[in-house]
Amino acid sequence: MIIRHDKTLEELQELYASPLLELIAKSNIVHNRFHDPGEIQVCSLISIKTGGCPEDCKYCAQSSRYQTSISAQPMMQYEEVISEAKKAVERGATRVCLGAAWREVRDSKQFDEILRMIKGITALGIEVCCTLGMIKDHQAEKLKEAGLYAYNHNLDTSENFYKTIITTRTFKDRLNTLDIIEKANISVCSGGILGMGETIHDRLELLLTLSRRNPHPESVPINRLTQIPGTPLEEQPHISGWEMIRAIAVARIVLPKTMIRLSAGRIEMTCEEQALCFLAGANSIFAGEKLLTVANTPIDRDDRMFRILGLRKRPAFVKGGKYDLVS
Ligand code: SAM
Ligand code: DTB
Ligand code: SF4
Repeated sequence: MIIRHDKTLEELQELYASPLLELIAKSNIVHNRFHDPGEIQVCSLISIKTGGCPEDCKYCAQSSRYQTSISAQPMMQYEEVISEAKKAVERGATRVCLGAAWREVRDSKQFDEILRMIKGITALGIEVCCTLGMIKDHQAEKLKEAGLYAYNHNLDTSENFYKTIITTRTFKDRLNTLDIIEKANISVCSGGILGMGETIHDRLELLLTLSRRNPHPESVPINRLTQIPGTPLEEQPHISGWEMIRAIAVARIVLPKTMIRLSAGRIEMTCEEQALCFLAGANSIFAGEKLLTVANTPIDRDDRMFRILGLRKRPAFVKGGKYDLVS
């Protein structure tokens, strides 16, 4: 099975349109070939700088442009962040992602403090990821030196639909930041949100863009929109679990080695729906009481799901799935 970077929209459309069980069967073959189907990586989010963001992302609780329940908070203290990370490790997380409601990183005491947090959490023996907005080359190098494993920067949707969701930066800015991360040899985490009013075509365009990157992103989070009161997307109707499953299956087929993360919106999914997502190729979740600002699936419910499905938690630093021989 060869890893391709030249898929076409037509190929993705054909996959997406196939009968659901055929699609899952196909993606499950790819999944079993490249990953251990019984293993799920547990990640945990820590919102180290919450709220007050100058950007206008229409889905986000943390944009200062909208009246949401989230107000600007000071940055979390080092000790508190380390203690949260330790708690996550105890619960089986092997990746911790530090999030900041910033448009971009600035060279500052706060950035230096984040570098220290990265060193402190890496010393716990787990993967550290950051999501801090746009960065420059020298900042990416500093993050790498501090031991950063991955950087999350989502493309969110298709280039065309992006303009209707965010006006304060462009899709090209996003791609540019992904190039900067890659150049610094930091693993790329980039995915999107489903259910913002985009068409299937937009979803497939997003997956196509990700699949045409060479190398493929190491990690692709698939979020279902959490409707945040006060944001322009507060009334956006929920998309069904079936749509999540289909998108995950297509993502698995076009991104065979990538970690596909079933991210925001899991709290509203049944154990059965999540099981189909795992069968279709998702192999990671965010666990813990909260995502960045919204409630996440309760920990005891996740423990029960792991027991029912017989899932194991994936160790840290397993690269490229079980067959790393294919380019
Ligand atoms: N400020 C940084 C940035 O925009 O890259 C990092 C934090 S931002 C909150 C991280 C990602 O969370 C976004 O790119 C988006 O994909 C996801 N996200 C934010 N709000 C969401 C929501 N209401 N529902 C689903 N996903 C959401
Ligand atoms: C990602 O794609 N999803 C996570 C993580 N990367 C940073 C964040 C989800 C945020 C959900 C909304 C909130 O908590 O405010
Ligand atoms: Fe700011 Fe990130 Fe939220 Fe956009 S998604 S408003 S950049 S925190």
